Amino acid sequence: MANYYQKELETMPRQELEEMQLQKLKQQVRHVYQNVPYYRAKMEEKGVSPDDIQSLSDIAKLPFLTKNDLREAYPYGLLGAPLSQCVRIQSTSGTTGKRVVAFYTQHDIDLWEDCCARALVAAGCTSEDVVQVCYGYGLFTGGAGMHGGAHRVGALTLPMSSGNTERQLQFMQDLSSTMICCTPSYAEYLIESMKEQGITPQDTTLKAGIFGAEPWTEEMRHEIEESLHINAYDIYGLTEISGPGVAFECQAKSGMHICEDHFLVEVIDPDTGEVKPKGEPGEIVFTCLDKEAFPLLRYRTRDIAVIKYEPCSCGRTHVRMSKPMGRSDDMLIIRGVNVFPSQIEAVLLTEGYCANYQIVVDRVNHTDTLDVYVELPPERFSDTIKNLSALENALASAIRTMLGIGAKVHLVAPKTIARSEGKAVRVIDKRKLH
Ligand code: DLL
Repeated sequence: MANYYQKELETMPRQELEEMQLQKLKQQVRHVYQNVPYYRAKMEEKGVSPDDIQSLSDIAKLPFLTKNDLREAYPYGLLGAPLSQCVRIQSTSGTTGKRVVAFYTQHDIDLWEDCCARALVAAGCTSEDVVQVCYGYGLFTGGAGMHGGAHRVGALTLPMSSGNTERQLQFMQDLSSTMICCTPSYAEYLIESMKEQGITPQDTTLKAGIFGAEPWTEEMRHEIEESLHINAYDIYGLTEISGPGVAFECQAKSGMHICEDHFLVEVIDPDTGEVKPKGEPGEIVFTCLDKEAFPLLRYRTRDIAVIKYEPCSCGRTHVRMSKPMGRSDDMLIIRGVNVFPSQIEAVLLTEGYCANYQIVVDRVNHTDTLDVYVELPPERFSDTIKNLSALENALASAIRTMLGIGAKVHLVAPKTIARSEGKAVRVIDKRKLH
């Protein structure tokens, strides 16, 4: 039996939904044009005005926004509401220089939490449930979003935040958690810790988990479901658009329904920017239809996915997106932190290394590892081991300062890192996630 949080909106007939989207789009474009000079300038440059938006496909006339625009307009340049009406910010984790600060009015928080509540209810949550939220709280949207969603459903909410595994497992048992929200890699870590402590699925009352914020595979889903005796659901979102709940899986577990009454989705060719024919994979682009404070139009997510238009057995009419199959930029997500190889390169350059380097990401015991292999400049090659190890530590600490996460640095002899014949292979991601 399908469960809905906002049945009328979630199962709205397509034609009605599209009429509503068009009406909201027209209003939103006008709102942004009038209130966001940064975007208005981009529209003027493209020669488009709010009157040019007469159908949903007219959206293709509007300019795109990218992470670069967010950086350029940082921090207030894309604000669509006076600061006095904003009640919250959230931000992406640990990516100095690339940090996104998103603003919310109370209306924006409400619609975001509604989306999270939809995801929870789709996974079987009711007011009888005990929801253990172990996404990070604070600037990261994971904790705040799922917490707000669980409140809306009326569930007992355990605001655990991430980490402190012993306490997580103790509360899970003592307070009879029935649902858990965390990253899939943290779920795997919890499973491992349970095994070590001799805690079996029968010792818990968990029935479902909602996992997202990073890529994970069907194999991981099976492993988590088998090990915890639960149903595991995927959830997708990004800070720029609101946070978790932009799309979520229903009990069919076959793609994530996009909350299309709030977010209009397009799929484009990442190289040309052209809209792709229906059903083809491409870069996902979102337009916020009714957000006030951070009303991004045509925001390029860099996530590559496919949209399914077929009706779903759950009765929801909103289209479904596949798990992201990769990114059209080189961003890595390591232990939940967005990392660009260029940031590591920048550290190496400032510290006087430039010859050649390689970044190796792996997943060991369910935790991401980051190893940076750096060739020593020939003049330093004869240094003592003590000196070399001090250099490694200094580099590792500079990388930690830049990224907010630890890395293991290995200094290697000049010319030992394989040269590539084509583009340099700067990153080796050994995690089998796509
Ligand atoms: O990760 C929001 C979130 C929190 C989603 C909790 C789900 C659960 P950001 O830190 O801004 O926001 O990172 C957004 O993470 O563009 C994707 O590349 C990736 N991502 C998010 N969810 C998934 C998922 C949050 N289910 C970036 N599968 C996005 C794969 C995901 N990648």
